[in-house]
Amino acid sequence: MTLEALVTALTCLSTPSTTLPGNLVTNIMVDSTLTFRNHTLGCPAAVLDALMMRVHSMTAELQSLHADLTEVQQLIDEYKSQAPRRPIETRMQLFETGTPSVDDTPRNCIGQKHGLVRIRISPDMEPFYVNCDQEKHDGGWLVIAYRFDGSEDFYREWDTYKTGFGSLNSEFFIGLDKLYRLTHSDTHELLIIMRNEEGEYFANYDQFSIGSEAEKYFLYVLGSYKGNAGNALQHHAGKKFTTYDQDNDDNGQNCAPIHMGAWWYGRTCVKSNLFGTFQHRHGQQIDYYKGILWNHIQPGPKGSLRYVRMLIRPYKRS
Ligand SMILES: [Ca+2]
Repeated sequence: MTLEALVTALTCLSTPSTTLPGNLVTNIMVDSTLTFRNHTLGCPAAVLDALMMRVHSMTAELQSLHADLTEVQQLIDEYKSQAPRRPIETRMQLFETGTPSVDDTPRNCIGQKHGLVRIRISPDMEPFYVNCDQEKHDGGWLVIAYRFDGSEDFYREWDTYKTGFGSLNSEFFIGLDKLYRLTHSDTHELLIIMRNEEGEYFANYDQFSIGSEAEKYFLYVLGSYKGNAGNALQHHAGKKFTTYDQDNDDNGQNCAPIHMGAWWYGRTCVKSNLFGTFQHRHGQQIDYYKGILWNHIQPGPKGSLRYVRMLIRPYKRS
């Protein structure tokens, strides 16, 4: 409908009834299809029909806008409900300005700064933040787990271990999904640094990778050991990951609640239990192999390590 026709129609309809030959209200009829009919007044029927078409058109537009707004509101509600549970790096990305190009995003921690670094494993994957360590054992390490003050509860369910938990600036676990993708993007080595009351120890394996979720993230490869902590992880090679709500170990019971942790438990459960209970959470000496354990240096049944840092980096053959 043209503007001129619309003005004509509005002028016609706004003319006081006393000036019209008859009553406008009674002489403009509305039929079942809401189409005006003009019989005797000065408002041409074609103009009124066009006006009604315009009204129908605007009504349809408003209904469409309303549907759009409803959809937007649903998205906002969904975001609000999910925001607190979003992974660490997703929340951090919200405060990022600009998007680094694919080529500028490193694939790992080698050659990067010490601390938080945004990496992208491959061009078809979303980037995410990791904690890089350039100080331990010649640097280039990506921290996959860190425990030092007991602030984070590691007795968690399967889905939480799958996605990861904690803060990259404090205690955390990177998550089994990311660990799977990282260790399958390249050959990686594993470094574990541990402390108890007596001192600091390390265990280094020159190859390390885990399976996919369909494979229950089993400890797929564990290469040659070197270090001063003892080869306790060897007992767990080839074992599936188990949590208190998903028993994938070969033990007749579920090792996770027995040892208050989650791990690649074996038939006899533990030679190491690095995701066990942090000492101070019990307020007294932990007993019954529920602490953070590593055979040789903290074998249990009492006690717990007080520091664990697990790191990976692409393996460089010398
Ligand atoms: Ca079992």
